[in-house]
Amino acid sequence: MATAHQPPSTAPHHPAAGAADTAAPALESAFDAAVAADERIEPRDWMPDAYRATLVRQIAQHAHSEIIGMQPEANWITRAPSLRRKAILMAKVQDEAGHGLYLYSAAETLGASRDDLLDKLHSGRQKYSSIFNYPTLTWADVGAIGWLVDGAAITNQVPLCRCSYGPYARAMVRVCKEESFHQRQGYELLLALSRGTPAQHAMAQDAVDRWWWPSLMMFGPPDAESSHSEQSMIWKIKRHSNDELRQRFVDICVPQAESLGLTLPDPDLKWNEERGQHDFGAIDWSEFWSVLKGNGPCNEQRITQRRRAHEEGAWVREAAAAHAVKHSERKEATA
Ligand code: BYC
Repeated sequence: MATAHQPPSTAPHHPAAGAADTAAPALESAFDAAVAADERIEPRDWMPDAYRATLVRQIAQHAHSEIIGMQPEANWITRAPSLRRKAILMAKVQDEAGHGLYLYSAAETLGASRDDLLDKLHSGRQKYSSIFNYPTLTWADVGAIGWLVDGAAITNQVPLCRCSYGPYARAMVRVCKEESFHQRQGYELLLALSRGTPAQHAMAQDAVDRWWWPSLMMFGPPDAESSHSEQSMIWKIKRHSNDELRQRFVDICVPQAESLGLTLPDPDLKWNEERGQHDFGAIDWSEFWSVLKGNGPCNEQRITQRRRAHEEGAWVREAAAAHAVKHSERKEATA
């Protein structure tokens, strides 16, 4: 909610980096108090430069993940095994585009420019989620992505509905509702395969074997190596640490895998009575960091395809801009 921590009317509403930290300590105290009281920070409120920069970084990465994440699944739209499956998959992929749009809009409320963010994605200066650098080799991968990748996304994003920054938190409410439909469609798809022919069952198991570990990596590095978590939790951008959410996800998935009749590819996975949680095996963090450096199986393909889509969409952006000019001229003429 916009309250006492709003800037005086002479202050810039979207101060460029560097401008805001000269603000009087009173503004900083009002910001800290608002965060402590679980109030929402809104676009026109004063906020520290570093808070703004952290949000732009995270929201931009999130937006980029949504639009890059369309690629692995779109790969199967033309080969979906039935009209029903095709319609579901098309709806899901379109939802991801919508999520990208909400998130780019949320980043714009912080003063970021969409063109600049896309430029940073295309030139490798901003990241997208590691998970989308893995290939979708079979139809069962569509199910594994829905169950595991969207499942991990919900686990991570439900707490973001309580993020201290209003526009991001509100965008997450709708995103989470849609992600939960995505997760259910993946689960239902895998269940059908698991209960199908031996070949279909084997295809489902193979997909889960390949997507399990990369899904655990989605939550980010272990807490001890997470450079942003501590400050983001103080600011209530993040509400839980990477390891906490990863553990929550593992505990949710184990009974679901049993119901699916599929196994999770981790011999060390077992219930720990004392902790009331599952123990699980060591994650290969060297793979995670290597994917982040651009060496995953599909990094190059994903970014090449994204750049091409952007170039091919230039005429649409030009047409939309020309239409907007025409529209505003007409409005002025009739005013
Ligand atoms: N992949 O300090 P840390 C979806 C980076 S889309 C790549 O813990 P933070 C879907 C991190 O950026 C799901 N990079 O960072 C779409 C940082 O590097 P920089 C996307 C990662 O931000 C289509 C460094 O590692 N979800 O669900 O505190 C179809 C240190 O990490 C990753 C979101 O974006 C990663 N997995 O915490 C289907 C959720 N993890 O920036 C599904 C919003 C870490 O210093 N984001 N890094 O160069 C978040 O919640 C947080 O940003 C993270 C990381 C938990 C991901």
